Amino acid sequence: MLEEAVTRDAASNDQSSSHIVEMPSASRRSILLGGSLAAIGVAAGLGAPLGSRSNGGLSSASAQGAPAAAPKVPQPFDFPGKDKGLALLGDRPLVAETPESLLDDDTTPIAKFFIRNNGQLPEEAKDADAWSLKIEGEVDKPLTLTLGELKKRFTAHSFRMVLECGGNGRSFYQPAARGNQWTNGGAGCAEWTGVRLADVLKAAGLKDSAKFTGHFGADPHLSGDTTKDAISRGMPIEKALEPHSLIVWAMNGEPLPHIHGGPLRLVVPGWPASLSSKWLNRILVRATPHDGQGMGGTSYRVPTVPLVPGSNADGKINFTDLTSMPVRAIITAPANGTRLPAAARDVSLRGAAWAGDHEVANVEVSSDGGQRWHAMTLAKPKNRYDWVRWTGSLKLPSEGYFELWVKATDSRGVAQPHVATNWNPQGYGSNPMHRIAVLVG
Ligand SMILES: Nc1nc2c(c(=O)[nH]1)N[C@H]1C(S)=C(S)[C@@H](COP(=O)(O)O)O[C@H]1N2
Ligand SMILES: [Mo]
Repeated sequence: MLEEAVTRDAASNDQSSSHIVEMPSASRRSILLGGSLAAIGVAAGLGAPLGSRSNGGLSSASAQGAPAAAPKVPQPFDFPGKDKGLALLGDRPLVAETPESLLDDDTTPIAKFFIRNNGQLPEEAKDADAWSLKIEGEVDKPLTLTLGELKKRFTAHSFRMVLECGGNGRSFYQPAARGNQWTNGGAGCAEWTGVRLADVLKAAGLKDSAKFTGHFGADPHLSGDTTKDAISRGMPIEKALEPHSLIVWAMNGEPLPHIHGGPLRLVVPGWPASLSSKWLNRILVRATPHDGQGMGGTSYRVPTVPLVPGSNADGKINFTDLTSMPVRAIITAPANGTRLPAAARDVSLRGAAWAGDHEVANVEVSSDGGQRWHAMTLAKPKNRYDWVRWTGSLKLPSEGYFELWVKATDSRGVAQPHVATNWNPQGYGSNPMHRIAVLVG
């Protein structure tokens, strides 16, 4: 029943993204740069870098025979306070990603931060400090706290941390997995201010039976059915008690914007952002795993035994909740489709890398499809779960067309694959190397 509901939601997402015919996933994938200088010329000429929406289509290897279609210019994204360069993936619910080249700031500005809603937007709170949050379930003293009380009673902390949708990278799966077709832009890194979830749970007094959380937000279900939640996910209590799991009211020093869950949300770094409940109004502490909307079945879950890509597990293969997000690096400058002067040989590169619960050990780039790799310089992250900004340069041997690849390796020695691996029906955990095309001359 629950699984059906989740499946229906995913299907309706697909429909809504097909309203936005500007960039249906098929044509996004088929914007071939491999061998097509016309495409890159168009990109440079139009000033609309293909990079934002065509990451998977840069080489024949990933395009897998898709016919070359004329590149379309994405519609400017139109939402108050948001950068027009975001790419709309769905309008009902509203979902938009950030092209890699817009993730070039050390701290992602609110204007450029991706948006992912599963339901409708709730009504905007008139008095933020009066917003109330309940802590219930396996606790000694259930609590109801207003945001004003949270600020007064608990110590505030600020950390710069990556928030990343569990489906980030989904569009790189072949065959296509169900859901929003994210490239690499279902992620951003903001400075979040709030109190430790652990401090609030401890104030409520965790019983010995407190093993899991369930999170609830105020947003209505897409259908308007008031008996259903738009999304309601939960996690093991150990993750909730980590010092970086926060109940947050400010983003980049500003009151948390409504579109990002204001006045109050969770930020649970390293794990799928679906745990980071927006418009947070209730946390249920549980003895057993949470069973809310978006739990169970194939939602936010990956197979424990690899599936034949495109096949249906038929309930025969077990799925397990996606926990830590995989390692990923992006090139944020230059943008895909950049044309460089004929004399240019040294290309300066910039980007970001992150690795879920793990650390980024190194970032390398290649201009020859991965035959030779060159190490980039990593900046020191501000705190755990911050992304790593990286810089460096690459020497190109001549004029011409080059694809620049980036690969990050995490602290366990696990690197990004060349293609999206571990295919699963809803497309979680896809992290193939990012690459851009540049034309010298
Ligand atoms: N209440 C509520 N919280 C939510 C969601 C939602 O639809 N409703 N979406 C989740 C998902 S799937 C993601 S990826 C992040 C997106 O956060 P953002 O829109 O601030 O970028 O919020 C999470 N929290
Ligand atoms: Mo998400």
